[in-house]
Amino acid sequence: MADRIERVEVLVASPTRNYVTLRVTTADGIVGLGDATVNGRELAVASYLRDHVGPLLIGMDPSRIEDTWQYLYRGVYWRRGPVTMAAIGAIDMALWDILGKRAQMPVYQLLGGRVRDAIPYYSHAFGWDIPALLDSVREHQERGETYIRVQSGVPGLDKVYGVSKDPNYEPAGRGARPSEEHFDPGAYMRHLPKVLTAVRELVGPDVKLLHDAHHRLTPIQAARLAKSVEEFDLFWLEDVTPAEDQEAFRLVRNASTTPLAVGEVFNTIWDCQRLIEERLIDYIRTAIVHVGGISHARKVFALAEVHGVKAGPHGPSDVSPIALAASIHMAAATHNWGVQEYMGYPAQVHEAFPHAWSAADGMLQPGDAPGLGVDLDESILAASPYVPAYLPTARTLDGAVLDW
Ligand code: EZ4
Ligand code: CO
Repeated sequence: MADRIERVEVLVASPTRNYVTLRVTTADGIVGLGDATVNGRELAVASYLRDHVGPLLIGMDPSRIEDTWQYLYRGVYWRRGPVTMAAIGAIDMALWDILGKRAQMPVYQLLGGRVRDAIPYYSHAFGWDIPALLDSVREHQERGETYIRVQSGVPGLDKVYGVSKDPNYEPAGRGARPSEEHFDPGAYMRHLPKVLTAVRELVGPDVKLLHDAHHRLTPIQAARLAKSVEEFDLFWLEDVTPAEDQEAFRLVRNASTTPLAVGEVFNTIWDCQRLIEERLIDYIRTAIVHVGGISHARKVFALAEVHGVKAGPHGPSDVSPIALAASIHMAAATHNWGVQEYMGYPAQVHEAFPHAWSAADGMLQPGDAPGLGVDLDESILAASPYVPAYLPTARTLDGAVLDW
């Protein structure tokens, strides 16, 4: 007889930062885990799962992964959006985890097996000024990393995306309200080529450099920036303008050959359909958790494959080690993979979510544990209750809200 879902639990905890974790237990005693974290909107996803979706899953056959996805997406009428899609994503991940544990196989095997020996990752170098950034880049090189994201302070601005006073950069700040920061796109655009000149001079031609503009520019500013940094041969320029306006990317595309990456805030294939089909980007950044799990991410990456676009999923500290595992398993089995973002985690996060995946010498490995290969240390989670925390908001110098 087919197994049945018997228990669905949602654990919200803050081992250094907030995570929402879904635990699905079957009648046969198999436990599947999923990540449902949406940075700054954690409790909304927790309620979506606890109050609305969890009870529907009881009694279902956990091996009907695609049918469950369709039931939760089409069946409920209300669709898309980060809260809905992270909730579906967590369930989808947990069901793949259960399938792997039942089959005694790692998820990457269920997805078709390895297409590469190791998965390159990029991590974040940053500094308030150019010398500090160069020191940070050297540290990443000493760890054997060959893909490095570089972010720097901008003269005249006291807060800038991607740069922190703390060695562990964490964009969400604890507190009841988001902090505010001011940004000057002109100063940033004038400064970035100087930063990249110094970094390229330090690392030489082989190191892959990435940079995240974090949605701060208008389409024409984005086009100008992409053109002005062309000579530095970036591996990718990320989120150069907000991509709800997919057509805006044509302007950027026509202006330069700088490779473009976008999509960490997207939730479905329909958010990036034009970008991919019309080849307006080079890398699609949808995180497995925020795009409805492994089942839907596969479709995004398959559409990308036929249009010469590669996957380069989001992997900040707010994507938990469970969703990162899902990304690593997909990377092992997906041909059109560019690079995985891996920001790393504080020690407490590794301890709260013991995992079979590993990171060393700039490469990730999924490990050979069945399923996704991630566990929970409930005592650590229980000792770290939820704390309100929000991403900052940004304004231009005249005080108008700017995309953060
Ligand atoms: O702002 O993870 O590429 N990485 C990023 C991140 C995101 C946060 C949002 O939750 O852009 O720093
Ligand atoms: Co980003």
